[in-house]
Amino acid sequence: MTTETLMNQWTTTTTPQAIAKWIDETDTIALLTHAKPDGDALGSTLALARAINLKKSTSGAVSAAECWYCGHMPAWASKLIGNTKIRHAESGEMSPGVFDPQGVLITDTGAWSQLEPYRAFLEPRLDRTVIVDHHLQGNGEIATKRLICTDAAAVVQPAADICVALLGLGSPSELPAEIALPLYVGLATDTGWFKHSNVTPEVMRLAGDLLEAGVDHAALFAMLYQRDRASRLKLMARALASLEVIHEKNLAVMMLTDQDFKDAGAAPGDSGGFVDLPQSVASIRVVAMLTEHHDTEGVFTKVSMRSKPSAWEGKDPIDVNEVCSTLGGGGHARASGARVREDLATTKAKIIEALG
Ligand SMILES: [Mn+2]
Repeated sequence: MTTETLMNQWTTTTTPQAIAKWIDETDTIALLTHAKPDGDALGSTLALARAINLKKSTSGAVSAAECWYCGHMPAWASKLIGNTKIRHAESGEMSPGVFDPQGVLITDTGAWSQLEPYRAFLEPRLDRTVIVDHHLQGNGEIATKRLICTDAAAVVQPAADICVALLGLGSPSELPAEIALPLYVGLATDTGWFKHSNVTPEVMRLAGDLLEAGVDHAALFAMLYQRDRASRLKLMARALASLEVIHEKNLAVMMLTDQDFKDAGAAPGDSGGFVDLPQSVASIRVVAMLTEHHDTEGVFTKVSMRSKPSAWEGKDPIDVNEVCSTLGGGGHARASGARVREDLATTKAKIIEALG
């Protein structure tokens, strides 16, 4: 294997300290993340942008970092973003416009499939791109500087290390509250509000540090989880009505058609989190949530899968990253997804077969 091939593998090649040094040496940075950013994607980019701008403001620079987002944003995103400089494109390609950054920092993904809107912008700039991620798969050729923490529950964990190193602090508990808050959002959302099996002592220690830094846990919970519209609840009713329990009651499948979204008056992102609901059933080990979508090439299905650790029944947990890989997707062993160029029924059949 050549050195270049090795460099392109999905491995860590740098450290939080080295990335902090790179930030110091780079005047302007665009922070990119996957399309349709979630709490971890928004939290990691906003925290880093704020830390970078804070650090650079001490040396006179005004706005050195900005975040770029593409696609549907969570309802609470604008609250979290506040005054931080962002650009947002509903869909399609993102171009640098007047701001051509010296460096690009990508968090919470490192896969071309998730960075498609930025491809034309990124391809000539790969030599100045850095990736910080926690997913099991990615395209190493996007950046030679990579911090890949697959043990981290959320990418805000390595992002917190970078913020601490950049600002020369002793611990995340010393971070300014406006940086601690988005980090906490990433940590709380990627762990299902500290419920999932990815919660580790490190997660809770960081959560404790961020609370010490001034995060208001209860206010944040209300902001994230208690501001749904009734249409989401109506959509949830349809998802639950579609529930099928198969494979000796081990697999739960739910499906939402285009029409379901229309009838409920719901928006495309409104099905977020539904995949977690059937996990409350004792016998369920795997959940698949399927949603129907259309684009210029026709119909496709988005699959979201969760695997429940059920070792107490003497059965090993199922690796849904493996299942989604067979569908052209991937993610984590306990939480994964795919985009399949098939209709709902065909996709469902493929999942049932893959789990057979
Ligand atoms: Mn994440």
